[in-house]
Amino acid sequence: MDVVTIGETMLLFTPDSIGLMRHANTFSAKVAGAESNVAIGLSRLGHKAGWISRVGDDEFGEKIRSFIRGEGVDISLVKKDSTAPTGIFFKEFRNPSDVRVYYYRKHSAASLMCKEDINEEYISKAKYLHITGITPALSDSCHEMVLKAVHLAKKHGVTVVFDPNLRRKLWEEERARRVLLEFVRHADIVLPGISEAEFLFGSRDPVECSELFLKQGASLVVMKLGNKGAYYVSEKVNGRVDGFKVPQVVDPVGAGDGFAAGFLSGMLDGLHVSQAVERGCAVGAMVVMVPGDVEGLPDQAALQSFITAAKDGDD
Ligand code: KDG
Repeated sequence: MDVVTIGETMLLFTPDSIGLMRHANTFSAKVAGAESNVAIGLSRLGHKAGWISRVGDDEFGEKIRSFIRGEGVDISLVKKDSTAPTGIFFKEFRNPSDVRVYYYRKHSAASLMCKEDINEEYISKAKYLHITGITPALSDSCHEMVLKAVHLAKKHGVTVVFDPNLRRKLWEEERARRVLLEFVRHADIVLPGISEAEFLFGSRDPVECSELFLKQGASLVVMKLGNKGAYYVSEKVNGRVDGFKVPQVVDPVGAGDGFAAGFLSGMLDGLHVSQAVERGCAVGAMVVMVPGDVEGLPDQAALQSFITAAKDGDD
């Protein structure tokens, strides 16, 4: 595998109408989960991605498994758990700039994941292990599992990439800060958003925050700045990449996962860090123009024509 990732994927229900969800009569069902979004993004761009998870032994679990397998992601380590259901969540568009999510995932099958779900050989053969701050928030056993995966990755020289992906609804503030910092310290590459940096370090200055992330031990930090692009810093290089202009943000959820997929794709293709970050920004921009977490994720041809058109437009 080029990239192995671990986390919960849910059935996402989106009202077919805009406004408060109490007025919604019909919903569309989609597949969404930060880590599988990244795996799908990588697979569409031509890389080999594996996703470790659990789903319920139910129809939603089957839909998730077949959808993600259909995207070319390896799901051989996705277990069906007959003791708990597949998690679901809802995405409410109150108005175009107020999008909210509501989880129904407590005690879901994925929250029962534990150390035994991790296979050393599978992790050892990956080039990157991608983890997010969502999975350790799901339960103590999920927290232990992600720690085990990280330790195995380090043992076998697999690069650990950590996206804090702070989800305030999933945990109490102090614990979130403590655990996210724990994973920041274990990571080789950290991909925080500017609000997550502020949550962890109390500053919205990308240069200052990136230095603080580096001090925790990461060798590369890429700070996502929304439509303003991204700032990256390592011991050797640093710089800023502009964001791509989009005519309209239709659905902002999943942009960070698109960024991670694009960035990792660039790293796997041997691009310079600045070009990998640019690829991340481009994929993130493409994701927000389409409703749903994964529907906007491009293949290589669509990505290249988006980048070329954006650059031609700048001339
Ligand atoms: O990054 C997008 C995801 O956050 C979302 O679609 C669902 O994985 C999810 C979560 O836990 O919030």
